Amino acid sequence: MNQIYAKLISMRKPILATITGITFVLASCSSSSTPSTEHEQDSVYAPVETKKPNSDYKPAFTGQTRIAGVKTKTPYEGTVLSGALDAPWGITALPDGRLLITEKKGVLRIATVAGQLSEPITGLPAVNTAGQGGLLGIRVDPDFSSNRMVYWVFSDPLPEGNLTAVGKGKLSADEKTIEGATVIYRATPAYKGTLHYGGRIVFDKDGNILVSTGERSDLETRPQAQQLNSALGKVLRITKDGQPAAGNPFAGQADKRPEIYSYGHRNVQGLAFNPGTGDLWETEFGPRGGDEVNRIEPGKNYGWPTITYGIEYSGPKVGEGIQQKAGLEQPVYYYDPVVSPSGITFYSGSSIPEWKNNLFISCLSGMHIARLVIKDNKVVGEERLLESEEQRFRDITEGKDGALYAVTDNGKLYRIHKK
Ligand SMILES: [Ca+2]
Repeated sequence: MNQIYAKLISMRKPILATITGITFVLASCSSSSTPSTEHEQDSVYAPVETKKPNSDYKPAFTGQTRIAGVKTKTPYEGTVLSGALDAPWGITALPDGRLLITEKKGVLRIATVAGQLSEPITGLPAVNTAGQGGLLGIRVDPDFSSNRMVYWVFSDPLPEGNLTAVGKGKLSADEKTIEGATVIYRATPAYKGTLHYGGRIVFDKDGNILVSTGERSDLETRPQAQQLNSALGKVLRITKDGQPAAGNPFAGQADKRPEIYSYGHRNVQGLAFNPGTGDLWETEFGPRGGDEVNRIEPGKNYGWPTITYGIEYSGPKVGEGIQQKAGLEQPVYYYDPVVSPSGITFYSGSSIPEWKNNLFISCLSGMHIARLVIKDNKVVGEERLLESEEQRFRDITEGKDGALYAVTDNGKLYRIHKK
């Protein structure tokens, strides 16, 4: 099997063009006609990426980039439910199946699965909307059905600068306002810049909050991704009250933030738990040619800006121009050229069986939704969904109905479902 992948990967572009569309059935395939959820029974195609990479950097292991392509066999389609959103940024499902959606400008709305949008929900604190800032990631309390609590990430405008912050409040019974909105956490230090806020939020099985930040983009703040006395360039783990969660890796250590869960990140805009393994995964924007998919383990250093597969957008190498170093984690997968991974979700439904526990990435510059098939914590297949829609996909989430829901920068809400 690996030989087939390696052969496909090593083929150069003109040859790839001639084999695109030809099905390579793996030797391990069973002859059974029963539909299977196992990736081994997927057909294998040429890698979906055919553009020239930005550098000649070599991956640390086979399959770390440009893995073999796969294609969903179950008929599916993406249906536009609404085109009336204004720069939506975050989407999550309510227990009843409706969707809670943030808009970058600071507006929160509920959408029905038919695409009907509510009026803006009032009561949220002001956000700084300049640059990449605004009202960002959104999740509801695991106990929302009984406590109606909502949690959101936003760029907080403070006198000393902007920062990534987490707010919470109660959705009123009439769904028109957030009651008692408070800011429970601020990822200090503030900085007078408007880029790389991170901004995703998920709950873990213990009811704690994982929140992602960025290193604020500038050379001046970039080193803080490696500094454990700063909340920039991190995945953080906090309680519903914004306190460091119990059991965090740097608790009790001098000059280290007890809320830090992992570090060495550039700009993390994808966070999700793998329902098959319970592991936390993230995606982050890298420099030119260095977008990453990582499996997050507590206390580990994910390398930015010491190691990266990308180069500066202005052209030169980043730092010493190294991609691997002892003690620094390798990405599970990377993208060169970049796809701009802005949101992720795993699929746990059953209506499209071959999607079970696959990772779906909403891509901005890539203008598609990437489907990654994962086995033993490695990416073993990749597919691009909804490429023909030519949308900048900003976020994606799993609905309560076995469908995926995604939002795009120009205001569309998609339902991606079995035909
Ligand atoms: Ca990294």
